[in-house]
Amino acid sequence: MGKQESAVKSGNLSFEEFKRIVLEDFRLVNESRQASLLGRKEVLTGKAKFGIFGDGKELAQVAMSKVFRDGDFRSGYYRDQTFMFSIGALTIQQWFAGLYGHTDLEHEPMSAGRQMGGHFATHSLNADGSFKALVSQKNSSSDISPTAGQMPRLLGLAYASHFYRINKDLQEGRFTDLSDKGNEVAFGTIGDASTSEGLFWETINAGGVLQVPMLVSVWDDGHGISVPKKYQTTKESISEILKGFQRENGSKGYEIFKTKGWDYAHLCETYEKAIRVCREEHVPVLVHVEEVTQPQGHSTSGSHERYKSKERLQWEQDFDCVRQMRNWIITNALANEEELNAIEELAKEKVREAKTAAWKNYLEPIQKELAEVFALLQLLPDTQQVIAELQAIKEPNRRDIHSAVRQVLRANKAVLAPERAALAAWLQNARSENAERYGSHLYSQSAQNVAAIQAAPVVYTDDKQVDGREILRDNFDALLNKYPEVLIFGEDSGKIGGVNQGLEGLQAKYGEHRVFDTGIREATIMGQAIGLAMRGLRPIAEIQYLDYLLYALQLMSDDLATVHWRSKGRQKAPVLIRTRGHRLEGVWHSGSPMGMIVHACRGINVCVPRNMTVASGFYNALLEADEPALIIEPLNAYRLKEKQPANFGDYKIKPGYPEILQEGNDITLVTYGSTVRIAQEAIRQLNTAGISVELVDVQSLIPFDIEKSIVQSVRKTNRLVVLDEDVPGGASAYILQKILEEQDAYRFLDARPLTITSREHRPAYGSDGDYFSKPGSDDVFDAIYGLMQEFDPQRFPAID
Ligand SMILES: Cc1ncc(C[n+]2csc(CCOP(=O)(O)OP(=O)(O)O)c2C)c(N)n1
Repeated sequence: MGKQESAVKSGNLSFEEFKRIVLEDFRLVNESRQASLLGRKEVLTGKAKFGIFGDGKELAQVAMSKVFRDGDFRSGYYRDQTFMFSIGALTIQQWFAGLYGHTDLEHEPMSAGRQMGGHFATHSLNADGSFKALVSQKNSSSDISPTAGQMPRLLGLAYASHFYRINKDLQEGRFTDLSDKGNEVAFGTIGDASTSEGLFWETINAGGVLQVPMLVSVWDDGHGISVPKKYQTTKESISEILKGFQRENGSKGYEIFKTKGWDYAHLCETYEKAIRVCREEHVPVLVHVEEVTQPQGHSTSGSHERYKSKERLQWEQDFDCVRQMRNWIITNALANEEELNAIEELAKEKVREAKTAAWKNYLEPIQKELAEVFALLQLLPDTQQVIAELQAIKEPNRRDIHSAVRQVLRANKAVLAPERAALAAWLQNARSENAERYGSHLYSQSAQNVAAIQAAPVVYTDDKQVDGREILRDNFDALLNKYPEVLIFGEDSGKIGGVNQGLEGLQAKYGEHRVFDTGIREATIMGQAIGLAMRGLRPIAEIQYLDYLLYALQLMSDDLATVHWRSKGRQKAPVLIRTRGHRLEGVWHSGSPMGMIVHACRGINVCVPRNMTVASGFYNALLEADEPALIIEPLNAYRLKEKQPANFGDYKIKPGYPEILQEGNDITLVTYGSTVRIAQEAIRQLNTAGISVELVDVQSLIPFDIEKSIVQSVRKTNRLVVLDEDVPGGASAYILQKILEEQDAYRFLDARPLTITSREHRPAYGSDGDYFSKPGSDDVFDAIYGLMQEFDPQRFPAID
């Protein structure tokens, strides 16, 4: 039986229907190819800045799209334009709009011009931030550029299906819009060279352990930019070396398929087989698509003639998938040359038209602004040259227009005419439009954003004191009870209830699917959480110690912190990350790299509670919001006594509001987390030395003091000290920038602002190691006393 017949049989299609589908696919791959060819020209002629295209990968993607259903998710990379066209999530005109960087979401739905072209996404959210019915649409999580960075999120997207399938509470009501009992598959795509990344291997291993419906396709074109497989992959074959993951005799594992990027019929058959086991049995699948080409080389940044041999280049031409499909159609008598020529011509024409329309739409608003500016400039003296220069630019950017306007405003700074004021007003308005155009949606703008949380006080009915970890435990208990979509996981979080017992007994109470252990794999714990949250669940992902957050920090920074912004508010991942830190023992259990975190994670709320009541108040508040957050529980507070609240799960502390823990007149001491207790100890001694300190606990670093309250304290004390366990210039510099610059506190200072921090080296082991590495109460005392001594040496004589 020939391939054509077998394909007809397997799909139970009539010959005519089969032919129609094949020719439709041929049309699509031709259109996609033409887009790549024309796209490259658009870059080379300067209309677009950078291009990275899907040529050579068209056939495999068409085949994959055939088994992709409503509700399914993609987590892929920049080669997948054909797939996106095929599932109807992107038009060619929109694709060109992405290439140009059109900032209108209507025209460029992938990222509103925030990402370079070739980074794909669908809209999971309505404009108000609420979820769309994900089960009724084909979904793509928003791409990122770091190679293999899409993999950890893929695990979470697939794990969500598992969670929806086993959790009966989530198979009714509002959840039915998010999943159909977990029947959705998460499709991953990755280039062969990117499988060299650790994130790939961590994800593959976790997917096998968890047995989730994850279908990973590797587009194997033999190179990662210029570097061939022999430097990338052991045995030069990803499917070969993954053989140990193959499931056999009922053991858990993967189904692994191999196919070729130019073989249309075999590709289609392979994906049909692959999807069956993946969707029905929830078995992860890897499809290794070999013999893929890259006709135009890696990107517009260089040419592949530099690193591919003549033979390879010739082979790539011969085995070009579009050409091979053409031959196959002719060989199987599905169409003749003429019919195919006509399809090819039509594809060229359609793509040209799409390109022209996209460019026109891209230019239109800019030209409108240009016309406004010309009109305003002409009213001012001596603007002929600026006008001429602007006119000489063939297709000016907004940057050119703004630069010209600013130049004229500078030159006319002394002119008081209304014409100048009109130009200045134009600039001001355009600036705020551009701030929105490029900067909106870093945080949620919905009715559920963090700023909209209503705080609710802790209620105490008696004076009972309990360990901090019991407060967390009882609070998590209340949250698991309140929200069926909450799940908590991490290393040792399940059976033993966490290394500090904050989840004690909760797995037994709520089941292994709600509170569970993971492997030691921080990056994919993060990815698992991101994917789950993108599918409407509320993961609390536990990173065992703050020091190990670094393994996950890349994903927090590149994926989690940017997803809402990079989709202009059309995707979200309100993950809560639970960790503990600042101070325990030795280098890797005592770090407090807060500067690194706040700088890498703008887009994520960073809460630094001083005790477990405040920590719980943050969890309670943040679960009502739709933003991601990191909550760092202070390591040395699990066994300290706190008053037992009576309203677990309900009291809410709103991030962004510092608390004055002690009033004072001489110094404003700003700190957070574990150092609060150190500050309190020092303050007791400072009081006996006659120094009155106002202690401010910032409570959260992001957001930071929303109402700019700290300056009021500095206005009173005229002195500012920041105490922080990070390195010098770490989070303390961040805090100073906020208070001195954003709150203008410099105006009220009578002394230089002071930071008390750790040493530059990492915290050494033992009590003495800690004493000589980190700021303690003696250091705080001395630093503050020193400041007062400078001011009044008579009253505060030198101590040593
Ligand atoms: C973490 C990271 N390192 C390097 C790069 C630069 N880079 C972009 S694409 C690429 C090659 C990827 O090759 P492959 O995975 O085979 O995909 P292909 O482009 O061939 O489809 C490299 C090195 C990057 N984007 N991210």
